Amino acid sequence: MMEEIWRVDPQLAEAICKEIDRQAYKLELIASENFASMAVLQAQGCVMTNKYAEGYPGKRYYGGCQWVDVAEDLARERAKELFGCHHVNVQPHSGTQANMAVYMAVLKPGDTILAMDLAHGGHLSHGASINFSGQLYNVVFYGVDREKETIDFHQVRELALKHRPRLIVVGASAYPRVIDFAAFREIADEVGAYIMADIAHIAGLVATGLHPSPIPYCEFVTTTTHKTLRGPRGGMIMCRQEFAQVIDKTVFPGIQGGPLMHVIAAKAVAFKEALSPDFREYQSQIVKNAAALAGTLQEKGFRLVSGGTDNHLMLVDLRSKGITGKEAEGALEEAAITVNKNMIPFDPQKPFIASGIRIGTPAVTTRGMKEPEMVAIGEMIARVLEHPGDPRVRREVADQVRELCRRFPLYDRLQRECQS
Ligand code: DSN
Repeated sequence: MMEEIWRVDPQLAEAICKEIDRQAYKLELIASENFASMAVLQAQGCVMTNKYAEGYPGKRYYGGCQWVDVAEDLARERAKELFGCHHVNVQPHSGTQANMAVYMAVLKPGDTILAMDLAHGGHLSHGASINFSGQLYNVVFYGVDREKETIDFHQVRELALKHRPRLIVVGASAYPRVIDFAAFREIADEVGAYIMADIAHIAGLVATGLHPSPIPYCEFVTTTTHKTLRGPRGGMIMCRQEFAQVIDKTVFPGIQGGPLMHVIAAKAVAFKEALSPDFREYQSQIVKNAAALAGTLQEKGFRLVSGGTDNHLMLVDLRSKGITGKEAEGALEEAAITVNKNMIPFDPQKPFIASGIRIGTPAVTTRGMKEPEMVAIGEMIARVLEHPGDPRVRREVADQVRELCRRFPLYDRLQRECQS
């Protein structure tokens, strides 16, 4: 895959090879990242990138679409089978564009949305004031309960009754617990609201039955395809049949032009992989790994938001250790462990400093790591964070990480191509 890049653009080839090396020899614990399979990477790098295909299979605005139609039909049919949904649109370029399409399909500017606060685990595209969603719509936020740190359904209901939202947005990018879609449905029905569930983080768990599905409870379900789902970067919308036409029209020509057919091809491959029995095993290991890592950190005296995790991620509150999220992210980076600083609910710090870090297990699980490795990783994280000012500790841990990574190879073939 790499020879031509080396020939045409050695500067870029070097950056790609260094990135392969970084992914292979550092511990990737960012909860929203994963390592796509070689089949997904190859499909994403294929000649379908050359094809314009505005429209949908069988009804395009350009000639020559017969083979990209096959790719899009495969992606759509497999997604429907995977999630058990009525209609799917696989064209959104990203999760944010999937969300944008749903908003534009059912809302007018100024309409009210009720969504989870970004500072409590929500997402930028769920109405943050610095995002289009917060600028076009009147957004009211719910959050988590101060004690239990789980979604405060009493507050959700009160706010829904008071503000009568047209759309309730459910879903999060930093929430470690199961989301009760049925409880949201009851509230939405009381006030006549639609629900959009954004399952970007938990899509792989939902597809394999390890997290309850929102499909029976929500008019719209959006997701990205590259997190737990392990496909190419991209987005997707699932909806009830009655909204199929308006969703398709809003994605194209409403907010997008030509679909990225190479990415849609790679989505088809990823969905095929996700339909295999191995994928369920894999998702179940992600959850077991998160529990093992969370348990180790708790044994080492770290407080986890909500007291633990039910899914692929955990939020570590660092306040009792006297270190901020920003400092922790930096210290771990030097020890070859990649995480992101993250606000914890009711965080006294600003977002760029934050009092916590978010840790997720999808990527390390893809490499084949299991519970014993999670215990080792938890111990390494604890050691670095307990000695944040000690460069010797960071160097020793970085050596341990390299050794661990060697035992769980990643993209071997790509590494060899970089060396030759
Ligand atoms: N940036 C993603 C995450 O880290 O959760 C969400 O878009």
